[in-house]
Amino acid sequence: MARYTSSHWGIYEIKQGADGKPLLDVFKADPDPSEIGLSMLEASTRLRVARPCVRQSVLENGLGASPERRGLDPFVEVHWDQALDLAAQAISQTIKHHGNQAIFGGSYGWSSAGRFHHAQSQVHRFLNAAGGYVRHMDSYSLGAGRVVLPHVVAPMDDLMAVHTSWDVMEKHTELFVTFGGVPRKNAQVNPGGASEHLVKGGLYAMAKSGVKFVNISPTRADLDIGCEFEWIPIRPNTDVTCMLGIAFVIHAENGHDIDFLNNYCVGFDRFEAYLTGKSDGQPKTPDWAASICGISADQITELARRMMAARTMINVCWAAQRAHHGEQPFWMVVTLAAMLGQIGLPGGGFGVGYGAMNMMGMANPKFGGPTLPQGQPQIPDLIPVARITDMLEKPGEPFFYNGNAYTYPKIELIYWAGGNPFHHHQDLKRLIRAWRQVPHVIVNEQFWTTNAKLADIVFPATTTFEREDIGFATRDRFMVAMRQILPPHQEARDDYDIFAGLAKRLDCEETFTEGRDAAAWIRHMYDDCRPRAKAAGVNLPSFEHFWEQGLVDLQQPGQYNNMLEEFRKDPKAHRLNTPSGRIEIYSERIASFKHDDCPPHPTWMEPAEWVGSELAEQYPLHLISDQPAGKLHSQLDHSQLSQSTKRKGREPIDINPQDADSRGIQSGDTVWVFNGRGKCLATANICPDIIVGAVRLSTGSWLDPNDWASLDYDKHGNPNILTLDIASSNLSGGCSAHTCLVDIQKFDGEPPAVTAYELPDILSRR
Ligand SMILES: Nc1nc2c(c(=O)[nH]1)N[C@H]1C(S)=C(S)[C@@H](COP(=O)(O)OP(=O)(O)OC[C@H]3O[C@@H](n4cnc5c(=O)[nH]c(N)nc54)[C@H](O)[C@@H]3O)O[C@H]1N2
Ligand SMILES: Nc1nc2c(c(=O)[nH]1)N[C@H]1C(S)=C(S)[C@@H](COP(=O)(O)OP(=O)(O)OC[C@H]3O[C@@H](n4cnc5c(=O)[nH]c(N)nc54)[C@H](O)[C@@H]3O)O[C@H]1N2
Ligand SMILES: [Mo]
Repeated sequence: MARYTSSHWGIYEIKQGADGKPLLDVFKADPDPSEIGLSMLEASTRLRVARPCVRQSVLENGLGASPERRGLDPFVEVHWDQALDLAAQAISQTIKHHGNQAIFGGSYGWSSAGRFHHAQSQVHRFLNAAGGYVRHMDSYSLGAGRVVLPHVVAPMDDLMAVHTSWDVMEKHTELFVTFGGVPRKNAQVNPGGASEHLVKGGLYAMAKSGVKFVNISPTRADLDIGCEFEWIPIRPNTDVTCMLGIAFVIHAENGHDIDFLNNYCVGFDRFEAYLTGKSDGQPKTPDWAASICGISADQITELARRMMAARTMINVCWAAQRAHHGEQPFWMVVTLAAMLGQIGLPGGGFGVGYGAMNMMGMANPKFGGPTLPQGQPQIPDLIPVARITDMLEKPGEPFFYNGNAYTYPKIELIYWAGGNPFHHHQDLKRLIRAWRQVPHVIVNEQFWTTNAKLADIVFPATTTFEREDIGFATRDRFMVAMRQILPPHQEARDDYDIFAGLAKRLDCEETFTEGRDAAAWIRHMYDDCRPRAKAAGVNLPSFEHFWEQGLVDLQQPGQYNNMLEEFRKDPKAHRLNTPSGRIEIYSERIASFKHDDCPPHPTWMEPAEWVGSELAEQYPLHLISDQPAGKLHSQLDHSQLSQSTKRKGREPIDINPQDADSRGIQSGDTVWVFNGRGKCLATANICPDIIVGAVRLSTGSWLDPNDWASLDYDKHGNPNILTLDIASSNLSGGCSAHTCLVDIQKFDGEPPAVTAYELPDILSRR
C-alpha cells in the first residue's frame, strides 16, 4: 500500500532508498508535479532549532531584559521545562499587568500543510484558551482585494472557489486578456495542498483550441501557453488607466451592454460620468491612458474592439492589488467585465487571480474540510495584518478598517508560530526597530530563520515529516493521510505539545486540549468533517479505511464552474450579498466611509511611488518583488532547488538591457539595489522580458544584514529591506509591497559573503 505526504505544493509518494532512508517521489496522478517537494526532505534536517533556546540577556537579567539586543545577543540552550516555565511566566505577567490586549498573536504565515498541525490555528486556539489576543484581519496576499470585493460583488473566498473551470474556458473563451499573467510558478502552490496541478494543462489546451491570449504585464514570463502570445508591457501599478482607456472606447463605440448594466449592476451612471470626464473634467481616453501606463493609444483602442467582438475572459493578478490603492484594479476589472456584459456566460466575465494559486479553475466538490477549531475571539482588538509596524510604533493612535474606527493597542508580548514577519513585511529596518521595543517575543520555529534569531524564547517545532496529519484544501482533488517519515529532530516537539505544555502552566489545559492527544484530534476532525462532505456528495470512508488506503479521491463526475452563472440566470433568486444584491459599480456603502483614498467607484489615483512620480528622478526604477519560483516564500531557502535559482549565492534581479546599459551593468555583476529606506546586494540578470523602467527581485532570500546593530544593508537580495510600508488605503489597510521605487548601481570590488544560513551564536550547548 503506497504511503503519502502532502504539502502546499503537492502530494508526494514516500518510498525507501537503497540505504533504507525515506525518499520522496512525485505523485503519479498529478499531471504537472512541482519540483519544490523533491527538495524538501534533504533540507528538512539542516539549520534546525535543536533545543529550546533563550536569549542570553533574558536568562541572565530576567524577562524583558534588553529587547534592543535582539539579533545581537547569543542564545543559551535550556531544558524544556525551564523554557516553558519562562514563556508561561511572560504570558501570565503580561496578562496580569496589561491585559490580553497587550498580546499580539496574529502570527501570520503559511506554516506547513496538514489540517491539525496548522501552526496558526494552534497558536490562535492556545491564546484564546488563555483569555484572548490581538488578532489580524485578511492577508498579505489579498489585503485590498478581500476588503473591497464583498462590497462590489462577493467575498474573495467565494469567488476563488467558483472561478470558471479550465475546460469551460477551453470550449467557450475566445480571448483571454490578463493583467499580470497566469504565473505557473505561483500555481505550484495552494494553501493546504495542490494534488492535481491543472494550470499548465488548462492553458495549453485553451491555446490549442484557438483561444487568443493577451498578457498585459511588466514581465513576459508570467504566462506560458506552450506557444507564442501577445505581450503588452505595462508600467507597474498603472493597470487601472489601461482598463479605463479600454472602457472609454467600449463606451464611445456603444459596445457596453446596457441591459446587463441595468439589470445586474448598480451605479454605472455615476461611473460613466467619471469615465467621460463629466465629473472631473478628464475624459479617460486611450491617449490619456497611454500617457500614464505606457501602452499606445492605438493598442488600447484595438484591444477594446477585440474584447467587444469576442467571448472575453479578463483576469488580474493579485500582485496588482498588493499596492497603494490596490482596491482599484480589482474593482475596475469587475466593472470592465460588467460593461462587456458577459459575466455568468460560459467562458466570459472576470477572474481575480487565475494562476495566483492552483485553486482557481478547479471544480472538485466544495465543503469545509477537517479543521482545528480556533475558539472565539475573546477581545475586540484587531489590525489589518500588514499594519503591524504601525501598531508597534503608534499605540493609542486611531486607524480605520472596513469603515470602522479602531485604536492601535499597546503590545507587550508577541507570540509567533508558523510565519516569518522578516520575510513577509515591508520596510524591514523599520519593523526591526519597532520589534526591538516590545518587551517579550516568543517564537516556535523549525529552522533558524530571522524570526527565530530575533526572539527571546525559541521553541523547536517538528516538521511535517515528523508527525501525522490530514492533508486537505478547498476544491482540491485528494484528501491525504499524511504519514510520519522521520523521528522528531533532536528535541523538537509538535506545536500542539508546546502549547499544551504552556496551557497546563496557565491553567487552561482542558480548554486547549479537550482531553485529546494529536492522534485523537486527527480522528475527531476527520469524523467531524464526514457529514459536511456527505452534504457535498462525497462519501468519506471510515477513518481506519482512510488511513489504510492513504488517499481519498474527492472528484465527482461532470462537475464544472461557471462563475456567477446562477446570478445571471436569475438575479433575484440568486441575489449577491452586496447591499443592492447586484454588482456595485458605485458603492453607497464605501461612499459613506468618506475615505479620500478609496472613492465610491473605480478611480485612478497615483500611487505614492511609481515611474511618473517626482521621486522617480532620484529612484527611477519600479521594483517588482514577486513570489519566488523555487520555493514558497522564505521556506526552504537553504534547499538545493532554491539555491539553484540564485546567482553567485544572491537573488538575481531582472533588468531590461536598456536600463543595464545606461548604468554600465552586465549580467552576473553584483549590484546595489537602493532607495531612501534601505539597500541590498543582488546579482544582475539582464533580460528583455521586463519593461524598461522596472526591475524584478523575487522575495524569499533570508534577510542577511551586514551588521545586526546598524542594519546598513542586506547582503542576500531581500526586497523587503527596500519596500514601502503604507496601507493600500484607509478602507483595507492592505499591504503595498509592489509600490516601490529604487535605483541600481554596479558594486565595485569583492562583495561580502552571504551569511544568512549561519546559526546564531549558541553559548552553552547541552
Ligand atoms: N515584497 C513583498 N513581500 C511580500 C509579498 C510580495 O509579493 N512582495 N508577498 C506577501 C505574501 S502574499 C505572503 S502570503 C507572505 C508570506 O509570508 P509567510 O507566510 O510569513 O512566509 P513563510 O516563509 O512561508 O513563513 C512560514 C514560516 O513558518 C515556518 N513553519 C513551517 N511549518 C511550521 C510548523 O509546523 N510550525 C512552526 N512553528 N513553524 C512552521 C517556516 O519555517 C517559515 O519560517 O509574504 C508577503 N510578503
Ligand atoms: N512558487 C511559489 N508560488 C507561490 C508563492 C510562492 O512563494 N512561491 N506564494 C503564493 C502566495 S502566498 C500568493 S498570495 C500568490 C501570489 O500571487 P500574485 O500576487 O499574483 O504573484 P506575484 O508573483 O507577486 O506577481 C504575479 C505577476 O504580477 C506581475 N505584476 C507585478 N506588479 C504588477 C502590476 O502592477 N500590474 C500588472 N499587470 N502586473 C504586475 C509580476 O510581474 C508577476 O509576474 O502566489 C502563491 N504562489
Ligand atoms: Mo500570499
